[in-house]
Amino acid sequence: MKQTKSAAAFAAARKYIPGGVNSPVRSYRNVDAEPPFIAKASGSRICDIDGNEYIDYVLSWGPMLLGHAHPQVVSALAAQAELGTSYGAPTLAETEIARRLQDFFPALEMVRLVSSGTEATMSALRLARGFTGRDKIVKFIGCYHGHSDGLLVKAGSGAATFGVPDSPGIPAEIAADTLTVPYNDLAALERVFAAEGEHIAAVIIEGVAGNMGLVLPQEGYLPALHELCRRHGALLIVDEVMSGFRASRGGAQEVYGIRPDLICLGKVIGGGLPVGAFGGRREVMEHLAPAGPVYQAGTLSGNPLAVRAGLTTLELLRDPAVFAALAAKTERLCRGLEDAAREAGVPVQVHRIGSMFTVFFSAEPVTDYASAARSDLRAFNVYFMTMLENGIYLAPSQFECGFLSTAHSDADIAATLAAARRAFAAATAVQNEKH
Ligand code: HOZ
Repeated sequence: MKQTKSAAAFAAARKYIPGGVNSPVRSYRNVDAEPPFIAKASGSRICDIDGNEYIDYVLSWGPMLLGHAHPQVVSALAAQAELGTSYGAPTLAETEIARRLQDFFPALEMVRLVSSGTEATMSALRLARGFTGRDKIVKFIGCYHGHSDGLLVKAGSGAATFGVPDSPGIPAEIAADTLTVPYNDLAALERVFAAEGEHIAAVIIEGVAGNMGLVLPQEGYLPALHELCRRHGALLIVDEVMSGFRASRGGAQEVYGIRPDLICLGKVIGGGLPVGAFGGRREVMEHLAPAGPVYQAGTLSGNPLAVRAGLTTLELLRDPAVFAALAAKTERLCRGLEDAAREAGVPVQVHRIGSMFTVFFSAEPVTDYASAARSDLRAFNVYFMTMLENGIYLAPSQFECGFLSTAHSDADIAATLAAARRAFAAATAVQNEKH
């Protein structure tokens, strides 16, 4: 391993922090490498402590839709810090952000703020169980909804990346209440409802699956799934923590024409600070304490700094043209990646929606976790490392998405495609070695 400041920092971190990181996906363990330690970021660029600068397509795993350190977000944070950073008491800004969120997501008749996406999904499930009086939930293989016990079952993201989709430490009786079905397979869901329908409180699904790499729902799948839920008295919870503001201005629910019973949000709504939210139908939300009996709470929920960053971000995202421009930029990048892969002779499936994308190293269509998992991970690793060496910062896993921001320029895209031509050539070389 090269003696860099990052390598030394990682060695020091490992003495005090398990695996040296505070979230497993940051460790680079699965790509047989060590992570750059980050010193600063601005716009589309992120810089490590060795002075290397990268074009960033991780964007803190999605939140930084306006790019890093957006001047308006930074000054809003500075102004709020002067007024205090946490009160644990109601503020005007909380009602304001709840109202604003409804402009983007009309299904959010009421909303509760929390501090992470994990909290949002875990709380939405408790609410669904409290509302319906039922215990079982359905989730989809390869979808990831944070790391709460009942949801870390056949999970994507880091759980898939490191090969532990069912984590030790989760009581068997809790896991047993989570029924799992393949994504995009309506018949499998119909079978589960036929067998267990009267016990199912909710079906939870990512608006577009982003944690097995980006996999899109097939035409008509989400509306049909919602109809099945209705028929059996179960709630549909759409987790838009990742896809909210990313799949489109109004998330996947806008693209696919559904109005879920409950929605989970996070990432972009905090403008880079820790925020999550869940909300939806008024009659369901009014079951939440103190209006109703289902308990949920948080000392830092609705934190004024985080809400201020979120509100400023939402203000800058009001104009639908922002989303059209982002989607056009993502399309240009993805078409360039397809061309580069074709020229290099490496079979890939490039998926995109809005400002999200994934390059699957696979010759076959990717429609669910099983097909995503058949990707050539060795080719992915070579591609990933070559991109990094050429200044392009991607998620170090086949089972994650890339993201663009409003700060990414045409020059950034051109530089990315130049790097991709080298990276695909390196991936082809490794694929040819095999045969
Ligand atoms: N795919 C994950 C969240 N959607 C990455 C973030 C993490 O686990 O740290």
